Amino acid sequence: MSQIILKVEGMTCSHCKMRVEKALNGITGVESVQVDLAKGEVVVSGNANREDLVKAVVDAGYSAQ
Ligand SMILES: [Cu+2]
Repeated sequence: MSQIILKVEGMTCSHCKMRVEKALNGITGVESVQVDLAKGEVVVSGNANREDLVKAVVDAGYSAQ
């Protein structure tokens, strides 16, 4: 199991946080998702593919790198 850290832009409230968490939890290989709203940082544990995670965040309406 590994951790992937994503920088996510556009999250402003707990609703955004929930959207991003929900989007990432739906990805194959994701074990847990921790969103730090203040830092704009998301830590994903598991063995998911980084590109899949970025795509899920973008599809949810935010930008990720
Ligand atoms: Cu929001």
